[in-house]
Amino acid sequence: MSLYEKSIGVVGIPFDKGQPCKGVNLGPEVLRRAGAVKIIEQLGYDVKDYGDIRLEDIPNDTSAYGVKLPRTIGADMRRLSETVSQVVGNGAICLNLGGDHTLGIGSINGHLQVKPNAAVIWIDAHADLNPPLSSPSGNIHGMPLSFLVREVQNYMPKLPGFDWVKPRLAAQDIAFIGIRDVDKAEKMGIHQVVEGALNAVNPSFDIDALDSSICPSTGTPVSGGLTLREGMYIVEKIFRTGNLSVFDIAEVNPKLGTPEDVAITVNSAMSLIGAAFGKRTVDFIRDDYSIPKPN
Ligand code: 6HN
Ligand code: MN
Ligand code: MN
Ligand code: MN
Repeated sequence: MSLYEKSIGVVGIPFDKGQPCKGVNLGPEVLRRAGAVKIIEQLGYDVKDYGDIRLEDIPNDTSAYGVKLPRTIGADMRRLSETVSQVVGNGAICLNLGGDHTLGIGSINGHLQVKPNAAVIWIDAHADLNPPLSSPSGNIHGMPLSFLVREVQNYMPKLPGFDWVKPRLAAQDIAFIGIRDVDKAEKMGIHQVVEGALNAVNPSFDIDALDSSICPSTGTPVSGGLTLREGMYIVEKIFRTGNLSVFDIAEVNPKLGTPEDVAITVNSAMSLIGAAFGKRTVDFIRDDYSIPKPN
């Protein structure tokens, strides 16, 4: 079967409760408007857009262990997990358009429920592995992997709203790429495993893995990151394994920076989405373009 003869389910996660910057909830909207669905349709895939997941607003959702809105966030991630399970269970690749990176909880839990041997490639400036009690910020977008990784469960409190998440992921089945801002507790949990049983791969791409100059519109930018070519190379490599199963793109925030910053960031995200699904060039040149000839 050709690498392009597959189905893709697109899921929007307009979720921003995992961090304090407003605007990251608009990620799915700007990415769709920039052509995220079109770009993969044009590559020949059979694409179904599942729209945005419905988000909860649970009243009196008091914080627990320093985590804000745990029941609400738990319910949102549960819905995402169910949607990802459904898409992957139908034999499709799931493209998740975030939203902040909390979405890793729902995405990976749902994926592993259907494909328990899937490997995760966490492409990020941050490890996002803080258990709630060792988080320096209390922001849950810095914690998603702590819910999923078996080896850190001794440090996990029972958070209300999260009893459905199962720590299905072994530390050795995660590869970290782009990491350069790591907190104390996270250092103890990082394992650098790039080769694994690549029967199903879940790259979770936080746009801030890229150098901040090419993703200025994101909440926690860090300099010294990946170039766009490096980021694309990583996802192109994954594409060529033929085992791409779920792809997350997270933390594009169109409310941060100037309109030009937003355009740069969205362009970077679009290049990564295209590359992850086998598009060969970074081209945003119109198809009807022809080189002007001198008279
Ligand atoms: N992200 N390690 C810091 C924290 O607050 O736990 C930053 C986390 C950033 C999370 O970029 O998805
Ligand atoms: Mn990050
Ligand atoms: Mn940090
Ligand atoms: Mn992240």
